[in-house]
This record gives sequence, structure tokens and C-alpha cells, in this order.
Amino acid sequence: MFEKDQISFQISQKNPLYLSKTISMIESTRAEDQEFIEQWFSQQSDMSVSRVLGITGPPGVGKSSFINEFVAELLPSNKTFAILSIDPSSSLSQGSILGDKTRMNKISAHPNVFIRPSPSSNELGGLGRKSHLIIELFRMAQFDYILVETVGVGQSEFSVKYLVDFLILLMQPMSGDELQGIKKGIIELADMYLISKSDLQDQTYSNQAFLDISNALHYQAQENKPVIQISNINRLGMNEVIQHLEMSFNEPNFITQKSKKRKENLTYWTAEMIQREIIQKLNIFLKAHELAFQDLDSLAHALSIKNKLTQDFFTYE
Ligand SMILES: Nc1nc2c(ncn2[C@@H]2O[C@H](COP(=O)(O)OP(=O)(O)OP(=O)(O)O)[C@@H](O)[C@H]2O)c(=O)[nH]1
Ligand SMILES: [Mg+2]
Repeated sequence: MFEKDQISFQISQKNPLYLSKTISMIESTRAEDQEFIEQWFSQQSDMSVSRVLGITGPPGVGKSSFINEFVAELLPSNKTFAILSIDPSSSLSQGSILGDKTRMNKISAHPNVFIRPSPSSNELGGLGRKSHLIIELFRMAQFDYILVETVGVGQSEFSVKYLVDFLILLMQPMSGDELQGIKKGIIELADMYLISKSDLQDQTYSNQAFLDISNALHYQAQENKPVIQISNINRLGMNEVIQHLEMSFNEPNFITQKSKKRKENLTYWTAEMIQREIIQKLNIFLKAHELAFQDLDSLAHALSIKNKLTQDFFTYE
């Protein structure tokens, strides 16, 4: 256990050791760790300057390589970066974690960059259970940029928007057909679309993808969202990406939107945290009453047990 004052000071200094220690406590399931972290968070002021960007897209599309290039481009301006890479496979193997870090080889050793791979839990379909609190920690440390890498699969495609201010979707179309499959919800969700690997010899697919996404946005009256062909190999599109981000973040409208979004995000995670605490308690309750489930010999019996235990649960201490 370390001192709260020490943590606050060291976090404000972006001390990597303390950031890691605090994240371990955030991720811990021990009640005393959770209590300590919540108390500590409650004492912090909510005055963040961070820009929180989500980078999402299918496996292998080039998310980590993009982060590597993007951060390398901005490092000379002396900005600070925290990167949370949420990996759905990392609970099974360490392979992809190493994968993400090696893809970020240009930036991983830089003192202004803190990279945290985080295993995802299955319950949120690709997002870590405590991702939002880790991002809050980075906000409190006042990193200039917080980048959240998530594989865009299933539910996480939709939950990730509650973690960030601005969502970037990477796509690598291999054939025109695949783009037909872009879900309407995703088009509405992202704030910027990047067609990755646009250095590949045959540009037909990249050009086609550009048209398809632009058309899809047009039909949904969202044509003001940028669609950019990029390459992480020859920096194609990087200046355009940075210019668009700069413009978006400085727009007066966006600043109002950002505080509205902050409220939406907090609402989502508060409900989420309540659900989780109730489920945790419910699991303990069910375990304590497992005997009641033995010898359920008829539907009538099952229903009466269900009613009795449901009632008991609400008065369970
Ligand atoms: N040709 C080309 N290859 C790229 C580009 N960007 C990434 N790659 C390659 O694509 C592969 C996957 O890149 P990553 O950056 O690891 O992709 P990712 O989306 O982070 O992958 P996961 O984290 O596993 O989902 C690697 O072999 C990269 O070298 C690019 O712009 N052009
Ligand atoms: Mg990656």
C-alpha cells in the first residue's frame, strides 16, 4: 500500500512506476484496493486537458503501426502520450501484447510516452473491465494525448465511444464487397475514417473504399466527417490526419460537444459500474445458496425457488 499524497504527486509527474502501480490497483479485484482507488479518485479534481482518441478497426488493419507513426510525428512538439492498448486475445496469450509494443518501436522507449497493454474481459466484448478508470487516471496525469487501441469487434465497437472524445476507424478493404458490410451504426459512431495500407501496389481497392465510405457518409448526411487514405510505411495522409484533428479539437462547437460527451460517458460508466457491483453481489449470493438448487424436480418447484431467492436477494447483506 502506498501513500495517497505520494501517488497524487507522482501521477502528476507521470512517473511510469506509479502509473503502473496505480493501474494494477485499479485492475485488482481486492475490496481494499477498490476502496482505496475510489477514495483516491474522489479526491482528485476533474480538470483534464487531455485529448482522448480511440483507434479502432479489425485485427491487423494497422492500428498499432498508425499510433507509432502518429505519436512519432508529434513527439518533437514535446507533447506527452499515454497509450492503452486493449487486447482481446491477451488474456489467453501474451503474443499480441508484445505485437502491439513492437509495432510501436519508434516511440516505446521515449520518456514522454507511457504504453499500457491491458487484457480485455469478455463481458464487454473487447473492452477491459476497468478501461474507463485507467483512462481517468491518464486524464488526471494530464497527458496531452490519450490513445486507446481496441479491436473493433462486437460490442466493443459500440462501447469504445463512451471511453473517448474522438473515434478513429481504420479499414483495410481487400475487395469492394467487404465494404458493403459496414454497419450503419459504425458509420454514425466514428469521427474519422482511415483507409489503411494505401501504399499497396494495387490502389484500386483503396480508391474504391474511399468512394464507398464517402458515399455512405453522404447518404447519412455525415459528409463533413473526414475520410483519408493513409499508409504507415510512407506517411501518406499523416499531415491531413493531424490537421483534421487539430481543426476538430479547436472548433468551438467541438469544445461544447466534448463536455456534453463527457457527461454521456460518465452516465454510461456509472450505470455500468452499478451493474457490475450488483452482479458481483448476486454471484456471491447464488454461491451461498447453491444448496437450494439441488433436487429441483419440477417446474413449479423451480419457479417457487426463483421467487423466494429473488426476494431474499434484495435483503441480503
Ligand atoms: N503495407 C502496409 N502494411 C502495414 C501498414 N500498417 C501496418 N502494416 C502491417 O500490417 C500488419 C499489422 O499491423 P499492426 O499495426 O500490428 O495492426 P493492428 O491493427 O494493430 O493489429 P492487432 O493489434 O493485432 O489488431 C503488420 O505486419 C504491419 O507491418 C501500412 O500502412 N502498409
Ligand atoms: Mg495492434
